[in-house]
Amino acid sequence: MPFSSGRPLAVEVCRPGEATVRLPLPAGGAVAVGGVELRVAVADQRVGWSVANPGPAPVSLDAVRLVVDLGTTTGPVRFLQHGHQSWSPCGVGVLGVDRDPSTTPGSIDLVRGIYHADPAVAGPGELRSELVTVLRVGDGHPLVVGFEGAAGHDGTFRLRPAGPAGTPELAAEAFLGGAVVGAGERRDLHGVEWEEGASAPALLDTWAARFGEAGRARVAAPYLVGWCSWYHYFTGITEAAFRDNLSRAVEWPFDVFQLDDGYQPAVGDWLRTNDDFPSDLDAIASAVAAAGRTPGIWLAPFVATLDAAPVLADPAHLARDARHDGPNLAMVNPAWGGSVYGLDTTRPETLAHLEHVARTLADAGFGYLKLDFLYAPTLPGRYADPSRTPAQRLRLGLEAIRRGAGDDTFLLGCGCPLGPAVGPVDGMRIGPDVAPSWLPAADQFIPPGYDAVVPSTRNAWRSALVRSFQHRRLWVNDPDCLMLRTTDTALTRDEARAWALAVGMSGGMALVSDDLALLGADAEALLEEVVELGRTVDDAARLGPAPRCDDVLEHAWPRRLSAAGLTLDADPDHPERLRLGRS
Ligand code: 9PG
Repeated sequence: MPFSSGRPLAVEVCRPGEATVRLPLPAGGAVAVGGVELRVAVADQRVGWSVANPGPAPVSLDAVRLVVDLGTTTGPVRFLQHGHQSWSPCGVGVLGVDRDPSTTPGSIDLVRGIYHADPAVAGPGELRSELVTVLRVGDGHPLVVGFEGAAGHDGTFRLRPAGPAGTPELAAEAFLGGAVVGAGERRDLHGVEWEEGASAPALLDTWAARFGEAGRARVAAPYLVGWCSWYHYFTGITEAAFRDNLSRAVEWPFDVFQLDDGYQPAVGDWLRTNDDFPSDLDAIASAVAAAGRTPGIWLAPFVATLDAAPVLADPAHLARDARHDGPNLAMVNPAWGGSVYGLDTTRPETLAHLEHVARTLADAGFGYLKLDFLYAPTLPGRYADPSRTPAQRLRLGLEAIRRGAGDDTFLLGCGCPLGPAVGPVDGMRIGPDVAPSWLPAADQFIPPGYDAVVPSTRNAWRSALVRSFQHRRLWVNDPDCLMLRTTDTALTRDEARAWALAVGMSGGMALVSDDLALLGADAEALLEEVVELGRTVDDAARLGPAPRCDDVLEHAWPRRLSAAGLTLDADPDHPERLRLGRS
């Protein structure tokens, strides 16, 4: 295996608007390239590196890379494509067969920016994985390659069909997103480590355990059962419906009772309610607390509409678009009536605002904050402090929220770039949205190339299996809500049950998201089964191995999840054939 020799072959430097510069890496490990200086130190199973600007003027850097030649390969090169943020696609790809979604004709700039660290289109035939990957050549042993941190910058692996030598190569990229490195400044980059072994999921578990420890991951939250208003009510939630469910919740084993999107007068205006909520947020939190549950609330702290109160009060909260100096577009969402824009998390006043929002919600009694659309400050744009990388912009925002929310509030990341969030968050959505249908709804808009990200329970299934190794290593996994109802849904009972058991076998959070008035004894029994399974797997993950997706490198749509001496076997094309048994 090329990595056993441990020598990167070349380095590459990408600067905005310029062609990538590539040079061989000299034996001493220091090289002046593209106006910067790279130092590379190869040790046993890891590379440490740093980048410096030796010149008299600041330089803007998009990315620096270490490139390894894989040599002549026999048999297919299989590569885990681990997605950038909660909703990004995840699954094995085969070099020369599969394609990066960004290369699909008509792929949209904003969509690429939302789902990848680097919004640019991937190279021809190139496959990408963010943060970590597993590679297997032919029937050789799997090799995990992963970054050691992500707070300072994102890390992307690029597997290319043929480098200058005509053989495949793997690049490890520190993505700096145009950050300005000052004259004379040196920045340490996150190291890259690798390990070969017999089992891909075991290698991923070991990598995640090390990454989580180094990044002080918050992994101690209790097993969590809850209710969330989104997947039945969507933005149509009203206070009456919320309270009706709360009154029915007496019968249910919920720790958390969470209000989702739809209570706010405008996206960005998180401390007030709209006309469908006659009470204020203090009263809502008090009602939930009086029912003996932890009050939870959703917010998308880093986005806002132009008419949101905090933006009207201080328009400089919004990052600017570098091309036309308007506000920086972060999402076009019909449910919100259109466009929302990203906040500038490099600006002290904006961080103070975020801290204030989190503190106010925590003081109102919300012990659980679902923080959504967190990718926004990682989008390209003009920010007050141009020295920050996209990962640092996200991190600054998350840390402000943690300061405001305090140590005891459970923070759930969603739509969140994964690496930089290790440390500030307690829980993480690790897949795309479920839906009351197994496949995407027929009228669903699918951005060209990105069918794997749109709401569908089958899409959520894939990421729940592929990312199962992150549970209790990087955070507590949130595979997304159960879909228990059998009316008002396009899911068959088999599909709902297959998804429910996958959630249980993941050991992750078990959230119900139905109108409780629609649920009967069957649904209660299924939840009970999920929770019992979930607690068993979660306990096992705390003490021993994380849940394992045994066929993570075999199938684009994995079928097997093993944990705590149990195995769930289900072909996502035939959820009715599901089997759960002792492994
Ligand atoms: C609330 C929802 C729920 C859900 C989240 C997130 O691309 N989009 O327009 C888009 C809309 C909604 C969405 C993801 C993407 O879902 O995952 O649980 O909280 O927001 O709006």
